[in-house]
Amino acid sequence: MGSTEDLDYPHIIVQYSNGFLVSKVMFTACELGVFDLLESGKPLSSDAIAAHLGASPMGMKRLLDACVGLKLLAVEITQEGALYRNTEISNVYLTKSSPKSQYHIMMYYSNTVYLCWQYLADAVREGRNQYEKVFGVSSKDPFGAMYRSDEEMLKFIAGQNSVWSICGRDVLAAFDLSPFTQIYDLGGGGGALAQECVSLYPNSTVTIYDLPKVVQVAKEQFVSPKERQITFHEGDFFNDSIPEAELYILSKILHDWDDDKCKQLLAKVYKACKPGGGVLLVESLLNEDKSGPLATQLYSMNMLVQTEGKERTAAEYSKLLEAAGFGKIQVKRTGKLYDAVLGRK
Ligand code: ASE
Repeated sequence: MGSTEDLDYPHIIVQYSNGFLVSKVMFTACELGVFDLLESGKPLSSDAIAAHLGASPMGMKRLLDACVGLKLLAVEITQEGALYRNTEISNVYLTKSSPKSQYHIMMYYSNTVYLCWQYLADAVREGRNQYEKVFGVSSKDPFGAMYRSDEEMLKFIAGQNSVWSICGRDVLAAFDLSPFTQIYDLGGGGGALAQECVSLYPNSTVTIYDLPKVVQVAKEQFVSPKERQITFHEGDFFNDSIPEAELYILSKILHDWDDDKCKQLLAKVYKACKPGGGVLLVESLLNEDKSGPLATQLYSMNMLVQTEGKERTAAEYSKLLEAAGFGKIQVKRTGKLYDAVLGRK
């Protein structure tokens, strides 16, 4: 009794320890362009891939074999030697040009999020984000820090956009939003969710409300001017006014902020909202006892290192909505990464 000898060899501990090595192999193959090169379907040798991508033959061979271990590549032994090709999963999710590409969020994880997690222990000790240590910028204003350069802002916007290509439809279809035709997406960024929204609800118009420099990038690089159902509004939703509308979408906004800021923002949204209108929260919901889902627990750790916020339970979001005056609150778990909570005025 009390001995550890009965425990199975702790595969789970090894697997968890290797987790960050796994991520970094996938990120690196993305970053170097391996999956894009193999997208055409023609299998290539390691030396050919290395030559195309300007990498060392020895380093590339090891990276490719690790990707085979992860089932992100398949290998076939021929007379000319080993030939590598993409698997279905890497073709769909890891190539830059696929409609469901997660390339940009991978690059954000690999080059920004990854650096913040270096200081996770400090973040836990201090209870705040680690921008000062990591990037030498003030941690007081998380979005000032996250948008510390145009390049960083672009990486974040592109990264967030890629998530909606796989989860957007589910969160917008969780409730019948067709009665709402005049919609504001507060902090709508690059507009991928707005685009899903107008395609799912052809009678709606969606206004992307975001900081002026974000709106500028969204107009220039993400939303086509031909997209007649999407318009823009430049502003800071904490300091500037919020125009009247029937529905406000706050997608991954409240998780960036503490309860006080959430209440401030929701009160402002309630005031602006037309009677009979509503607010749709799109967030990854924790179980009521916070026992999971694991992905959401991990995202909450990420909110600690990167923002002022946290992931919350459905009851916590409902309380915030009620405090602002919203009622008839409905919660829909999608079974995917992001869920939906609807409140009505
Ligand atoms: C935010 C979302 C994210 C703020 C910072 C962020 C994401 C990464 N960094 O609103 C996307 C969600 N992923 C994780 C790991 O939280």
